[in-house]
Amino acid sequence: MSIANRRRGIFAPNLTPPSFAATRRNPPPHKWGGETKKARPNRRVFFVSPSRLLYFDNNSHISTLSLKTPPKGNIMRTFMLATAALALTAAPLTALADSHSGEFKGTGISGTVTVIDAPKGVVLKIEVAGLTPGWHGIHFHEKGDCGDEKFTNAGAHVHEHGLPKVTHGLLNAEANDSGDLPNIFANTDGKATAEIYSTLVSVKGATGRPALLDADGAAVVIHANADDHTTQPIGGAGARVACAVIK
Ligand SMILES: [Cu+2]
Repeated sequence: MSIANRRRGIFAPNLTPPSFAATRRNPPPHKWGGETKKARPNRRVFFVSPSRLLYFDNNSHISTLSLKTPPKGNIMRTFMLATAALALTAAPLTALADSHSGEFKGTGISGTVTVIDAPKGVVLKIEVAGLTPGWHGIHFHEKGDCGDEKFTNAGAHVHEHGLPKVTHGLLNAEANDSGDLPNIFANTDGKATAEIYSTLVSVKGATGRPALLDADGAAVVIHANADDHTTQPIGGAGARVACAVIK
């Protein structure tokens, strides 16, 4: 529209017919009252198919945009395949982690322990029933053998081979007992559920930490009393009441 016509109130648009050949990179020119404007490439989409997209551009032209690689099959099939791929990618991490479980043995005792390898240590998941209520010491013991009544076959605590002296107790400055762990607490019903993280051992020897699954394996032992994390050799934790071989 010319400026002169606009002043006279004359509205005489001269729209070009809708173009079906327009592309995103080459939008149609818009002619209006002798003036030519380049249509802006943005648009209002009003229909989408798997291979073609139709839209009104800013000047009310109908334009099309072809997708270079249209998905095969129908939209629902494509959507379901994409959803399935996403579900596979989002699988729980614990399903991929190196984990090892064992069943607790002991008089009136039941339950499991699971040891999961972590980049800088191990995570323990403990579910046990049949303990006396209160705090109990729990340690990694050096042999995977819970075959005798008092669980002495499980040996001493896991520690680095060749140590001249093993000092027990997480609260001791010179502590080097890799089997040390925080205590667990049994409720009045005798059940204890805990998750514990230790950076002192590994499952198979990663980064030089003592391996639980070495030639003679390892066991998780629960004691009758709490570990005070200070006194030798086991922090006053007393008798071994539960034992699980890590497999
Ligand atoms: Cu112990």
